[in-house]
This record gives sequence, C-alpha cells and structure tokens, in this order.
Amino acid sequence: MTIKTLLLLVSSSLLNKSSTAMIATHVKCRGGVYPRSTIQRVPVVDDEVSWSTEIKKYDPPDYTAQSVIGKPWADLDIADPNFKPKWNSIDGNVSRVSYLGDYSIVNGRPLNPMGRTGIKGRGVLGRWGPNHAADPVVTRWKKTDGKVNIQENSSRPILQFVAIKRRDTGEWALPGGMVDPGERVSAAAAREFQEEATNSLLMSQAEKEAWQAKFNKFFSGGDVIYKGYVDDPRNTDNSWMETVAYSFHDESGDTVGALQLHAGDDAVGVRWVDLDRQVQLYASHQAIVKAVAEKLNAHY
Ligand code: RP5
Repeated sequence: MTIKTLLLLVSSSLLNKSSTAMIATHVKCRGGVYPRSTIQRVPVVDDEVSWSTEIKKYDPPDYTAQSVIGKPWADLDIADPNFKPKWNSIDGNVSRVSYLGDYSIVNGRPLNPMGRTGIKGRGVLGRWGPNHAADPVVTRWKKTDGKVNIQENSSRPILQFVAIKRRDTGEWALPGGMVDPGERVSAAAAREFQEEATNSLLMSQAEKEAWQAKFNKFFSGGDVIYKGYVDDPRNTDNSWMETVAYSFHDESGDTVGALQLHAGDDAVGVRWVDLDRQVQLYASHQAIVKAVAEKLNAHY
C-alpha cells in the first residue's frame, strides 16, 4: 500500500515556544483487526481516508466493546435518551472540544476529523468524539562516567527518555494516560508518569506526598511539545484519541534522571531509552519524541 499522504510533519499553531508536530493522516487506526476484538476493519486506502472523498460503498462494522458499556468513566450509549452531550464544548467536567477545531455530527454521531478508520462505534474508548490524554516525555542526557555521550555521526548529545511497555499491546510507549474529568491536562501528565513509571501505587499516602513535594517543581516546568490528534489503534470513525505531550527535561540528571523506575498500573516494563530514529513506539509517540530531540538539539 502506498502511503503517499503519510509522512509529513507540518508545523502548525505554536504552543509556548515549542514546535507542534501534526499528524497528517492516520495509519495505525486503519486496516486489520480492531484491538481486543475479532472485528475486522474494512480497508481504507490513503485516498479514501478523507470524508470529503466520496466512496460508493463504505459500510464499516459498528462496534462498541462490552468492556465500556455501563462504566462510570464512560459515556452512555449514543442512542440512550439520557445521553445529552454538548458536542464541541466543555460538557460539565468533560471536554468534548477537539484540538483540531469543530468536528461534524452526522446521524447523531461525532465524526473523526482525521477521516475514515474502517470501523464505527466507540470501540474500547470511553468517550464518543475526542478522548483526551496527556503524555509526559521525561528526558535526561546519556552519560558515561559523568560525561555526556556524543553520537559520532551527528556530533550531538544522546538523549534518553522514559518509556513504558504497555500491558495491552506490548509496545513501548510514553507513560501517558487519560485526563480525568475536571483534571488539568498538565497535572494528568505528571500523575500518569508517577503511576506508570514509578512505584507510587505501592506508596503510602505520606510517601506520595513526599514524592510530590520533591518533584512538583520539575513537573510544573514542562513545555508543551505536541497538542492534537493521536494515531491510536483504538480510534474509530466516531471516537478518537487526542493528547497534549509535555517535555520535562532533567538537564543535570540529578532529579527525575536519578529516579529508580518501576512499572506500575498499565505497564509491564519501564526503562530509559536512547533516543534515535530506530526507536519504535506506540501510536504517534515517535513523532512526539522526535520533536523533543529537535527542541533540545539532541541526536536523533
Ligand atoms: C495514547 O494513548 C496517548 O498518547 C496516551 O499515551 C495513551 C492514553 O491511553 P491509555 O494509556 O490510558 O490507555 O493515544
């Protein structure tokens, strides 16, 4: 399959001073079997992704996983008379606003602004429309005997970032997660790091507070590195992931860089990974770490 529209990292509206890499089209949420199911997506070739391209026959399966139905953290069924969402708005303490601008509602359902995915419904996602996540990119310089490692070919310093191995797909990923209703996105990024990459879930309340006191300053100084759509394998025509990714850099390596990592919650592994173009990551995380490398003038 030619992926002529894939690629592109185009810069868009800048947040703070950091550049925001945008995903030009989605690939990982097209084709194949939908995650945690036996439902086959209908194939959608590159030229058919956009809703503005008319397709004679497009009749994808309609799938909402049993695991989200009736859950307190999830929306009601779209046809439930008690479900009265305020699309494209802040709806109580749930944000139904997309970073991509207003999305369309067709036959009562929000339409994925990036186009067709070969499956409709909500899949395993909790929200119809945008599902908001936060991703922390925690970095330090790679050092040997206290000296920063310089990569021979690029002559640039090698950056390391914290990655977790996801329990659901087994892929390496940023230790991100969903923003809780009413939660500040930046707070969610720090909380997710704590839950996914440290042993905070085993800590007592006092230990958690001590951790927070120690790392509050570090995690309050993050730069927004990306804000937008995520090419997440769970996306559907009516439900999709969006994230804000924050870069938290430990220049000296003495703060978070010296932390003992511990896989928690949804992770089965955690480690410092040398950042370069060979790194394969979940969803759109590769584009995000690349943007961090560029921002810090690191080897990639
Ligand atoms: C990705 O899914 C986001 O970038 C974030 O890393 C993650 C959030 O989902 P869970 O890890 O909570 O499943 O799209």
